[in-house]
This record gives sequence, structure tokens and C-alpha cells, in this order.
Amino acid sequence: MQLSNLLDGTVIKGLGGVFEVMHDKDTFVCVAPKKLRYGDGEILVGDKVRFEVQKGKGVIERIYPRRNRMTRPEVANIDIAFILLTVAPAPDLLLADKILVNCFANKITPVIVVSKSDIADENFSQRIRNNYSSVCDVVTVSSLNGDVSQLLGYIDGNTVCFAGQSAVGKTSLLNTLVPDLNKKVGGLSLKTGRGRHTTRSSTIYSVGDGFVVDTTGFSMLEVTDTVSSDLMLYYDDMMQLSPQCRYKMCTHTAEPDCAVKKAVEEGRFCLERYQRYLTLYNELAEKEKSRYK
Ligand SMILES: Nc1nc2c(ncn2[C@@H]2O[C@H](COP(=O)(O)OP(=O)(O)OP(=O)(O)O)[C@@H](O)[C@H]2O)c(=O)[nH]1
Ligand SMILES: [Mg+2]
Ligand SMILES: [Zn+2]
Repeated sequence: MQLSNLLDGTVIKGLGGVFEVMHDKDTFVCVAPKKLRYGDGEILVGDKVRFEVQKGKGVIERIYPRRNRMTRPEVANIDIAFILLTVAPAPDLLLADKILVNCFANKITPVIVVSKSDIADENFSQRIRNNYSSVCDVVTVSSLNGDVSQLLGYIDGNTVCFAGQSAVGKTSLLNTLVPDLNKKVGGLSLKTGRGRHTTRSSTIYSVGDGFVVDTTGFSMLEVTDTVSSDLMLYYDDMMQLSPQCRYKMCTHTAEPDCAVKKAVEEGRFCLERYQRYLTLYNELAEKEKSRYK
């Protein structure tokens, strides 16, 4: 006689209060009581849960503590985030900076993935490397050419999520990594040059010895993990220089004798990344001002 029909698993998809939960290689369709679905306890893709199986259907009864949680995309227990950038749609590097802050604040290792390399020239890849190679790994791939093998090493033994604007090629990468999957991909709108939000929810797929979460594209992201005066803590490239700043907690904005500003002037620190840092710093400072008024 089976003593317990309680199982542990990973939420691989959630839509309208119905969740798919993977246990070993089996997938169970589960529901969850309201108290688990709202507020802090809401169930996310990537959550580790305990569920009870009744007549082949599951009821989620608890969510295990999360190692981390991302808000955009909204996923839990992620090891690595692939941040996709490409020439078309035009890259939003401020958005990429915000995703990086999100990753570092949540102890997720970011990797910048320059996708669609078949249509990007070397200048584009170089610009992205200038911005980010002192922050994280930068790899170049093309789904069209089937040239994605560099990603496999990151996926092995890990849960990796995609992050980026609509139509940067997230689902196409997944289709190339898992032949036979044939998930729907979408083109660019001719009018706006933006994506069409083809993928509508996050889903985890098994890829080699790891897992990949395909996610919905997004273009807006609010940084909520930090305040302006701490923002530099999430800029690894600045942290490497800050011991040479005059002030210990230099924000690299208005302070004199700032090593970051000096590096920008001397061309040793990417100017456009620094300018975007100031934009984000000011955005956060404005928000703080209106909050404390
Ligand atoms: N030239 C070229 N086009 C690509 C490549 N990868 C994807 N595309 C095209 O880019 C468009 C968008 O691809 P998707 O994979 O749907 O993009 P996505 O990031 O999943 O988009 P959302 O689901 O909307 O967030 C499609 O028209 C793809 O055919 C590539 O490596 N090279
Ligand atoms: Mg997609
Ligand atoms: Zn400084």
C-alpha cells in the first residue's frame, strides 16, 4: 500500500492558476489553494514545491524557500541569466544594465548573448564587448546558422533563464538547442521595428544536463533592488576601480578625485556605460526624493 502520495517537484509552467510540475521526468498538472497563489506566496516558474497527487492530478501544498527570485522575467531559483542583445530590434542597453543589477542583487550569474550574429557586423559585437566584457562573459551566437554550441557549457547542471526584449531571438535559440521542439517564433513589426510578444508565458525545458526557461520579452524594468547611493555596488566594473577613489563610498557622480570618472576621461572605462549609470542613478535619486517628500 502506498503510504504517501506526496511528491517534490519543480514548477515548469503556470497559467491561470494551473501549474505543470515536473517530478523526475514526469509532469503533473496541479492546482494550488488561493493562499499559495497570491501575495508573497505566489507560485513562480522555477519554484520547488511539494504536491499531493490525487487521481493523477496534483494539489500544491507548499513552496520551498527560494534561493532567488527575478521580477523580470518573473522566475525563481535561477543560476544563470542569458541576456540577449541584437541589432534588430535595436538594443536597449539601459534595459540590459538594469537586468544586470537585478542579476547581481539576486546572486544570478549573467551572460550577455549577442544573438543573430549572421546579421550583426563586427562593430556591433565590439560595441557590446566594450560595454560589458569587464562585467560578465559576452558570447556571440546565431540560431540561423545553428551556431549556439558555446551556450551548452553554461546550461550543463544549471537552470538558465532568457531575458531580453521581444524578438531578440530567445525562442529561436531554444529551438536550436532542442531540435524537434518547434516552438513558435515571431517576426518584427515593420511599422515599429519592435517584437510582437510571441511567447506569452515562461516555461522550463530540459536541455542537455540542465534546464532553460523561455520567457516573455519585455522592454520596461524598474530597478527596485537598490537605492541610488548603493547602485555602484552592482557595477562590478566600477567596483574594480573604486579603491582608488578618494572617498570610500564614492558614488562616482559628483565626488572629486574619482577613479571611475578619470578612467572614463582616459578611455579606460566605456563612456556610454558610464552615461547610462548616471541616468539610472538620477532615476533612482528622483524616485527617492518624491518618496520622502
Ligand atoms: N537572422 C536571424 N534572425 C533570427 C535569429 N534568431 C531569431 N531570428 C528571428 O527573429 C525573430 C524573433 O525571434 P523569436 O525567437 O520569436 O524572439 P523572442 O525573443 O522569443 O521574442 P518574444 O517571444 O516575442 O519575446 C524571428 O523572426 C526569428 O526568425 C538569428 O539567429 N538570425
Ligand atoms: Mg519567444
Ligand atoms: Zn569614484
